[in-house]
Amino acid sequence: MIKNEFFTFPATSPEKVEEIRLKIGDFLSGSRLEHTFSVEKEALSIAKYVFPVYNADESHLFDLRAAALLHDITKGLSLAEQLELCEKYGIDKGEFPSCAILHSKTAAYLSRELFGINDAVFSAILCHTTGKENMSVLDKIIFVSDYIEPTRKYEECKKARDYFYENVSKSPESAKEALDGTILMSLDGTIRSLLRKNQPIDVQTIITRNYFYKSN
Ligand code: DGI
Ligand code: FE
Ligand code: FE
Repeated sequence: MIKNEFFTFPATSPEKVEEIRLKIGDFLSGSRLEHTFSVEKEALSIAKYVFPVYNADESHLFDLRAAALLHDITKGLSLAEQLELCEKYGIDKGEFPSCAILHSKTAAYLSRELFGINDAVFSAILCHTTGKENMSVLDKIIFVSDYIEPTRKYEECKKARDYFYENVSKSPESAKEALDGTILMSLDGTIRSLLRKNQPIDVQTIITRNYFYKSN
């Protein structure tokens, strides 16, 4: 059993999650909304393996649900709107401002203002695109769910999904290694794809990639 270090805060209530579920359709639609519900389902599926190993109370499944439902809440906004929210919340817009990078940060702040999410949910939303060093279990589950949920059709996402479930089923102790290995695969896949498209890479993506490369 790994020490229960991330679950010392009060969990999101089931009522709050239902409130979020009712309102999220005002912000997202079509395939983006489908992706959101798929991330929620995937996060619960991952938690089935991971929560027992971390001795995590099941009430924290509602934190996962909240983070999954809200993680892309600002994904439909334009870059100008993202930048307005950065200004409003004092978010550093970074070296290469883009919706791809900024939506995770604006989503965390907007979700906190609209729904009063706890710090663990805030963190999982905030780092869901680039990851970070020392991610909590909740951060990791959301990060991995976002990449491997089955509406993503890329071959690299499918490979990461197979890798996670093959490894996590081996033994309960392998949950941490399976999560960390999948995060590394996901970051490698994202970096490769950004290079193919000649896109800038956020410095945090590189920092996180090297951190998981070393810890693997
Ligand atoms: O919002 P989603 O599409 O569900 O997933 P996400 O939040 O992981 O965002 C993925 C998008 O963000 C994808 O188009 C790749 C892009 N992205 C991820 N890391 C970086 C990045 N884009 C840039 N420019 N730099 C990065 O480091
Ligand atoms: Fe996202
Ligand atoms: Fe997403």
